[in-house]
Amino acid sequence: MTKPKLMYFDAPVSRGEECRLALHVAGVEFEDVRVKPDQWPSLKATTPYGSMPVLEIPGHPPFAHSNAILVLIGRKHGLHPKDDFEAARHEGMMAYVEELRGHVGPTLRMSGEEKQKAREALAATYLPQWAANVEKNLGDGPFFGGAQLNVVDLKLHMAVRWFIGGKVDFIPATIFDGYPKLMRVYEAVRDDARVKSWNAKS
Ligand SMILES: N[C@@H](CCC(=O)N[C@@H](CS)C(=O)NCC(=O)O)C(=O)O
Repeated sequence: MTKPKLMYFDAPVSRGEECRLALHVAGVEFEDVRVKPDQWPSLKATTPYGSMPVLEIPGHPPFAHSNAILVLIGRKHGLHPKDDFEAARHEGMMAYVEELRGHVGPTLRMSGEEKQKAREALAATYLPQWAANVEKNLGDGPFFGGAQLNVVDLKLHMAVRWFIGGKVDFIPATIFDGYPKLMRVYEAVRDDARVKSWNAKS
């Protein structure tokens, strides 16, 4: 094994895609292992925590959890603050994106009226509150930490992209329209040349 290997489902979404994006933005050549749904059941037990993404760096055992992966990539490649306190502030926001996923995730396994009710409740209460809290922590931008793109911005971008694509049933694609700083992070990442080049090839 000569280059890092990132393992995730074969879809440009969520925790795996933000790690692929981070590696690409960092300029790291990596083995992009795409796991098909029928391969996952037998692979699951071989991963550190029974979930993906998993990153393996030559000379080290594979490790998991999207935020740990992002922070390592960020530290090694100038995409995470060097200052300990600013780094902790970024990691707090990254944890807050995971909290969002923790709230919405269970609705992915629901159907019918149960799903509709749960999603409408998220759209009415949790999601606006989440976005308002993110907004409160954003400064002059365009990115979370100011002028420079960091891994936290990739994570925020992926979270916003999930909802504004209009494909999350019962959650309006306009859900984050009232949060201009959050939308500015989303757009600044979308417009980054490195992100554009990744999206163009995937
Ligand atoms: N805390 C973990 C959560 C990982 C996670 O739940 N990954 C999902 C995909 S986004 C997964 O592997 N699901 C399949 C399964 O749990 O069997 C992280 O941040 O990476």
